[in-house]
Amino acid sequence: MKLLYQPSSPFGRKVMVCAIAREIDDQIVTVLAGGESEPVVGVNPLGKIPCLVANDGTELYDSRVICEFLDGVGSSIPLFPDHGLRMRALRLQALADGISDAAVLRRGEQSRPSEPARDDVIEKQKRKVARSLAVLEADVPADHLDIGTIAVACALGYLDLRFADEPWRDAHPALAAWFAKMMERPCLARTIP
Ligand SMILES: N[C@@H](CCC(=O)N[C@@H](CS)C(=O)NCC(=O)O)C(=O)O
Repeated sequence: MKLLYQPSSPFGRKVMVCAIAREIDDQIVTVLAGGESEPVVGVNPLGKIPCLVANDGTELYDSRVICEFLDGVGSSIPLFPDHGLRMRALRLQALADGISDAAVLRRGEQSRPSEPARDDVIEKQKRKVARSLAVLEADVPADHLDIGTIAVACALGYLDLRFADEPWRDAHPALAAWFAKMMERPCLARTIP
């Protein structure tokens, strides 16, 4: 399998964390590629990473789709739980991916000259992240590894990477403790961007 991605992308990292956790990372060849690069748009018309080309040539994109595909490869414990716990894990993934989306968008906007419309977009993304962190602090995820908890860890890791000057831990001590424990897991420790 070939994975087009960037290790700094929270979505690309999520895919690699899933692959390592399921012990199938040795089946993946990683190719560093930017969002709008020719190999990426050849697979994903949206021009976004990560993209995966499976061994039978199937082209997949969006980390959610890729992670679910990888859950069917190999035989380790699934990261997408069945039945009752499934919706909780998927909702947590949606919340975490939303944090990552907002943070990625904000970073893109901040890299351009300030103007009122752009500042509004940045403030809106900040509010999305702030509300989401408050929800996670009030209802800290479980300690186990599933697609939801992996996505949250990747989103928090991205905040640390790109917004290190805006520490979130002091205002979210329970979430910070959870994150520190999660980061001891090899799949997360090995993928720190
Ligand atoms: N929902 C997508 C989001 C992917 C995404 O936003 N990727 C970013 C990098 S972190 C990207 O490729 N951006 C390039 C662009 O939008 O042009 C997923 O889960 O894979």
